[in-house]
Amino acid sequence: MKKALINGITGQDGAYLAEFLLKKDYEVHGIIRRASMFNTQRIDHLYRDPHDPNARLFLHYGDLSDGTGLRRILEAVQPDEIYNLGAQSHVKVSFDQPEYTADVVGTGTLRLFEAVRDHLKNSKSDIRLYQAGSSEMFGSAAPPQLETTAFEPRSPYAISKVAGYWFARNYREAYDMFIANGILFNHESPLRGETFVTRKITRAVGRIKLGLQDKLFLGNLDAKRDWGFAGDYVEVMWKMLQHSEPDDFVVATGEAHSVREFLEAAFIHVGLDFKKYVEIDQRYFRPTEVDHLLGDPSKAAEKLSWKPKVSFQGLVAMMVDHDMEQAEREKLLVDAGHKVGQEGVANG
Ligand code: NAP
Ligand code: G4F
Repeated sequence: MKKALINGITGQDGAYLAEFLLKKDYEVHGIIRRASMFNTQRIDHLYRDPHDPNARLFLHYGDLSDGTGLRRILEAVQPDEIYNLGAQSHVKVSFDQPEYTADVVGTGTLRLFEAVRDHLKNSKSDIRLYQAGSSEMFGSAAPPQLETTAFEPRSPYAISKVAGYWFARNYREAYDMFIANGILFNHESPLRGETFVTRKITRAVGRIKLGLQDKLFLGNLDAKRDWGFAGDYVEVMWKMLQHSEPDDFVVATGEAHSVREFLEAAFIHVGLDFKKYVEIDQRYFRPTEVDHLLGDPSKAAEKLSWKPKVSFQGLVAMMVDHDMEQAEREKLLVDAGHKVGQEGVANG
C-alpha cells in the first residue's frame, strides 16, 4: 500500500485529495495545525478512529514554520508521495501579513524540502513531491499564460509562491529530487473558504434569497479568472507524481470570466438580479491587482492526459445549490430563535 503525506489536508484541496487517494487505496497521512477549536470539518467524513484496524487516514500535528516537527513526521510516516498544499493562501491577507506569508509559503516550502533532502540521504527511500504553485505567480503577464510565460508576481503571496517554485526547480536539479510544480489556476468548490470571492458570492446568494442577508459588499468586479472545479484539479496533482519525470504543469480550463460574470450567473441561478444587492466597498480592493488570468493547459492535456470535467456554469450551479441548502439549515436555526453569526464574511 502506497503512503501519501498531505501538508494542508484541512484545506479545500487537501480534503478532495485525501478522498481521491483513499479511493486509490493509499494510506493517507495529513499534517494539521493545532487550533483552539476543531479545524478538521472538511475531512471529518473521511476520518476513522485510529484504533479501527481498517483506518487508513492518520493525522499529525505540524506546521511549515517548524522544520524539526516536519522532520519527525517524515521519519514516522516514511511516505512515498508528499503533497505540499499548506499555505496562507489568501492574496489580500498577504498584503496585511507579508512577513508571515513569506515565512510559511516561501521559507516553509524550503523547510519541507530540506527535511526531505536529509531524510532521503539517511533512509535511501524514494519520495516524490508535489509543490502547489499558483497562477498568481504570472501576475501581470499577458494572457494566455503557460509554462514558459515569465512570472510577474503582484503580491507578497505570489512572490512567496515564486520562491517555492524556484526552490523546487533548484532542489530538482541540485539534488536530483522528484519535485513537480503544479501551476494551478483558481479552483473552487462547495468546500472553498468563505472569504474567496466565488464562495463569498454563493454564500451570499443563498442567504439573500432566504432573507438572512440584505447586501453583499465586494471589491473589483472587473478582474478575470480562469475558474475550475477543485475535484478535477486534485486528480492532476496525483498524475504529476505518476509521470516518468518531475516537471512543471499549468492546470486550467482555458476559459476566463470576470467576477461580474460569476456574480451574474450565481444570482440568476436563483432568479435574482445581482445589481439590487451588490455594493462596492474599497476595503476589498488590493494595493496591486492581477487583472486577467487565463491558462493554457495544453501540456497537461498532452503529457498527463488530463482535462477538466466541470464547466463554468456547472461550477456556479454546484456551489449555489450547496449554499442554498446551507442557508436553509441556517434559516431553520434563526426561525427557532438562535443567533447565527456571519463568520468569515467580514474580511474577505
Ligand atoms: P486553503 O483552503 O487555504 O488550505 C490551506 C491549507 O494550508 C489548510 O489546511 C491550512 O490549515 C494549511 N496551512 C496554513 N498555514 C499553514 C502552516 N503554517 N503550516 C502548515 N499548514 C498550513 O487552500 P487551498 O485552496 O486548498 O489551496 C491549496 C494550495 O494550493 C495552497 O498552497 C494554495 O496557495 C495553492 N493554490 C490554490 C489555488 C486555488 O484556487 N484554490 C490555486 C493555486 C494554488 P488550516 O486549515 O489550519 O488553516
Ligand atoms: O477569490 P480571490 O480572493 O482569489 P485570488 O486572489 O485569485 O487567489 C486565489 O487563486 C489563486 C490562483 O490564481 C491562488 F493561488 C490563491 O491561493 C487563491 O486561492 O479573488 C479573485 C478576484 C480578485 O481579483 C479580487 O480582487 O476577485 C476579486 N474580488 C472582488 N471582490 C474579491 C472581492 N476577492 C475577494 N476575496 N473578496 C472580495 O470581496
